[in-house]
Amino acid sequence: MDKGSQKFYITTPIYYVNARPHVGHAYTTLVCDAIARRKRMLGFDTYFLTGTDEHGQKIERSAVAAGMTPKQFADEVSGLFRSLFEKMNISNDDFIRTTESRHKAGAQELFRRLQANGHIYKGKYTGQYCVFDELYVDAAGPGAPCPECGRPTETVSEENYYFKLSAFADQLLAHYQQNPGFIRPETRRNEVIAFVKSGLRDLSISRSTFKWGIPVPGDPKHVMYVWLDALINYCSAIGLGSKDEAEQKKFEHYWPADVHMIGKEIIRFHCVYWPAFLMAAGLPLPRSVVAHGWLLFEENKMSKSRGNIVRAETVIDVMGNDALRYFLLREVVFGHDGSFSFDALVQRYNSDLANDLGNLSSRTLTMINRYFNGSVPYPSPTVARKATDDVIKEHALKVIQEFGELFDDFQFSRALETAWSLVGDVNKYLVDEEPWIVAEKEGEENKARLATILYTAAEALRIVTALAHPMLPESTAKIWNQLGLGEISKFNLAELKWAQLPLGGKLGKVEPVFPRADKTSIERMQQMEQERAAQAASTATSSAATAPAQAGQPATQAAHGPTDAAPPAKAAPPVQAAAVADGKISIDDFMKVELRVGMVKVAEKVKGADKLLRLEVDIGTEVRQLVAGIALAYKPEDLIGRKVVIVANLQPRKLRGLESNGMIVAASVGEDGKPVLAGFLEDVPIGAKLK
Ligand code: ME8
Repeated sequence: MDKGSQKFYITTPIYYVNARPHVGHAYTTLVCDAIARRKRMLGFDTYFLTGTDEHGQKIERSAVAAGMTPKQFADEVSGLFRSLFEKMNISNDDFIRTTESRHKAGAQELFRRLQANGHIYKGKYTGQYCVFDELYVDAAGPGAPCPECGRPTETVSEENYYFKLSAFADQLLAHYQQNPGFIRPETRRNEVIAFVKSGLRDLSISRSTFKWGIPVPGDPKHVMYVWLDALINYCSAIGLGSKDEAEQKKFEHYWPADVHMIGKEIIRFHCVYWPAFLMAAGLPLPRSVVAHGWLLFEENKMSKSRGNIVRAETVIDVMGNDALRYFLLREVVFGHDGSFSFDALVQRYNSDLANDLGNLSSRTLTMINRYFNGSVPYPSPTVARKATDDVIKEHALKVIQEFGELFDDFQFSRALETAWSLVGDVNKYLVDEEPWIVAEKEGEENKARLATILYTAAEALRIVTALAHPMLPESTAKIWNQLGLGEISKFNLAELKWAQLPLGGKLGKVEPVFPRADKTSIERMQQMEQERAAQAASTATSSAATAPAQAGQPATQAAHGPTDAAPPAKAAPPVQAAAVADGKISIDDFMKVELRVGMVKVAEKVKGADKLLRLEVDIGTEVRQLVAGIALAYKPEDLIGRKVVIVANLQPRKLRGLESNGMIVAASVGEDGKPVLAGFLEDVPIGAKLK
């Protein structure tokens, strides 16, 4: 198959401009960057899109609070995202802003198609709205907290345009069924299926009480619902709604997207609303929506509103781009939540990059310089060969195969692990074969042996370098140059095999690629973050003082300017450090435990475990799988539909091979500790937070 003719279109979410970018945004973007770079190296005609989401009530209010017009505000923060991505050397082909005219054209075009196909009607919505999540919260009563984020919702009563979402449930379920790869990973797919099966309501897709949005075609009193507006970016960026023929062709060529990469909190928008809009508009659906987990910092989701963010710039300035990329791709098991910490970052960098790859590269290339005058040595096919040479070759061939399969299955951590197993083996091979001792011996045979050892090591180094390039673009480009091989991104990865290193080729200038990091690197990063947070806190205080009060908006939100309204990074100490001598914990520590109301959707016995039940519990934002030791006290069928309390932010753990994502709260009664589930006398909405 001619891969050159095959297109590949990948997108990140477009990021809200109410907050400065942090490592969480950098994560999604660099994962997509690595995928896009690999696809290009494999010869795919690749298009990689990122951008900013600039409309809606949340942005309008943040702008007012910062004393700016929404457009000025959006320009400033969108610019911060753009410059971060430049600094990160992100290889995006396009950056879309929803305030651009090309986006307005695409959004209005899609709205018109929905209307023309009879999927839109006008109706009155009276209910709760969460401005923070830009989400209609139908289930909640007046003043109720948002099930997604726990913030107070606002009552809105407006005449709106409605989208007939309810009519698409069967088509959506059929699509999930027929396209098992549409939602990845599998656990997320199950959540979406459960959500759709629980019933879909029609969706309000316009707002008339504020102006910061794209006017509804033919009825400019209304602006389009910000999520409808935002999702369309994936089409408008590549030409939907354009009058220009080349742009229209571009849309025909690249749509549908191959991968929409997102964080797990916006699955519903991408896997339910977006495909339904596309079906209704008569457009093909994206091939896959891939959801990753969250980056946690000090055990919580890194987010501006929690004030526990780390800026990517800090890490890049002190450790370099590739250190950040390697850490996030290697340390986070893709799809799961992962913890970010400066200590772990430095440790990983030193062990895998400075030690393993750095040593392999510098000792191999330095010896080729010293013993072969900087020319790649000729290994003899017959003289002085050993079985160990072939072991390295076979291992390298296996790594080429496995790395590709794992990477293309989004298992980045395992892909790197595989490649680094080769690095480890070659380092060991060098220690065992002792080329520095062989070099001191006289005779042709020893010379041939030395050539074979160094050629084998250099060839394995070349293979790891080529494979790792999409993940570590800067440092691998340097190693590639040192190997005398020119422009690495032009290398055809599809052709990668053993023995491609040109014999006699001249090495480039050999220099260390990964200088060791130490404690001072950690201290510098911590200090930079503290300074940033202190500055942000003072800006936030002053902007809160000058910002006009917003109806129904908590003061903390009014303070959100384009700077991070974040307390100093050190302000939230780890749980253990905060525990006081008499065993009491502070209210802050208690607030770290996220207790939520959930509804049991599925309950079944776990095979071979008398006490365990496997539950699927809807907690408003998602359906969680839990494994609970309550099988002796409750029959599965009695639990379905029951509201329970769960600890929602526990680290996942495995029980009998099943991942348990949270804990169900129960009293432990009597001598045998019989569990009695916590519940409520009044009705409570799913997802409500306990505090
Ligand atoms: O949701 N860990 O924008 P947003 C991992 N505008 N990823 C994180 C993260 C964290 N702690 N924090 C943020 C929006 N992200 C909408 C999207 S798309 C049509 C509209 C990443 O600024 C992750 O990809 O809140 C998440 O989904 C995205 O940023 C949310 O960015």
